[in-house]
Amino acid sequence: MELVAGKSGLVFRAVGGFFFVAEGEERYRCVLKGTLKKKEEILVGDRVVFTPTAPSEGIITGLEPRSRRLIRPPVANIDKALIVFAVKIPPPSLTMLDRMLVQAEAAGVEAIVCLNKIDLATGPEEISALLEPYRRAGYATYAVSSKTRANLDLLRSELTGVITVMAGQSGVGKSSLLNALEPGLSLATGEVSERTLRGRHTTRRVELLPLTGGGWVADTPGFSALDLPDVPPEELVYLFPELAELAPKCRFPGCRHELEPGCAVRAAAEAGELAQSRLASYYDMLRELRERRRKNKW
Ligand SMILES: Nc1nc2c(ncn2[C@@H]2O[C@H](COP(=O)(O)OP(=O)(O)OP(=O)(O)O)[C@@H](O)[C@H]2O)c(=O)[nH]1
Ligand SMILES: [Mg+2]
Ligand SMILES: [Zn+2]
Repeated sequence: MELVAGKSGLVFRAVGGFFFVAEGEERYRCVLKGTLKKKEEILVGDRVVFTPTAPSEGIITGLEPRSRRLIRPPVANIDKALIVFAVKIPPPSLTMLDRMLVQAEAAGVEAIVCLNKIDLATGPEEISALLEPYRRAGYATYAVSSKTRANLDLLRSELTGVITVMAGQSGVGKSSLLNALEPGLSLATGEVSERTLRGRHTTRRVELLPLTGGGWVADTPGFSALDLPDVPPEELVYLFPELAELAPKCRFPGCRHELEPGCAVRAAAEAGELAQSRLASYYDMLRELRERRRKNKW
């Protein structure tokens, strides 16, 4: 058995063959031990064992067991996903939001829904209408503005002490939110194009940024809204918490909540207890997963 006499730290950045490791308040620029290079892929978010070789430098000799990993963005051991969307600019796409939530669910990461730019809202009704479907689904929801700092303290306490990955369309204000929470970070932010109302993907690299008071946040380009997890169509319902809760009440055990009689999910949608937009997203993804299965058979 190999005796590991090293320190344990968190990889918060990986650039050009170097892994930047945090241990308490110390920071080390590390390289990988040769024998590890072939065996392991080290990701941002991994906890590693390393030996300091010089002040602020070290060599990584081992990888600690990983609890979770996301493929896109490639990060490990994430506790929460902060899914950000915005009032008006860019116009909220609930389809995209729902796809990101499904990816977080599939990865076993707790999803938090955050509506930014509430300073642009016409009134409180606009804000609650956007957040209501997600509150009902059981997600923690936040209505914030990085511009006016509204509710940023609430959001901060959600992020303290855990590792969070941010996701959301370009231009919703992910980097701006982080700058507002941690003014020392000075992250680049981008203008949303007035012509297309789209952001410009200002943030490209995955990196964990430290929060005062504990915890780390990855400002990343976010989950791609194009990706769907590799789940069989019949398991999709488990990635929609509010549908999964209703499904056992359907008359037929294999109910897909389409045209089957006695469907509790459709009944709830008709009674206004379940957001139509969420059900529509479920149907869209169901169709796509069936299509994928059909193609893979050939
Ligand atoms: N009115 C208003 N504008 C905001 C707010 N937060 C951010 N913005 C603006 O939205 C634009 C985009 O912000 P970013 O922080 O770059 O957005 P991002 O989500 O990081 O975008 P990518 O890095 O491209 O994914 C900038 O012009 C910000 O000034 C807000 O709360 N209110
Ligand atoms: Mg950004
Ligand atoms: Zn049903």
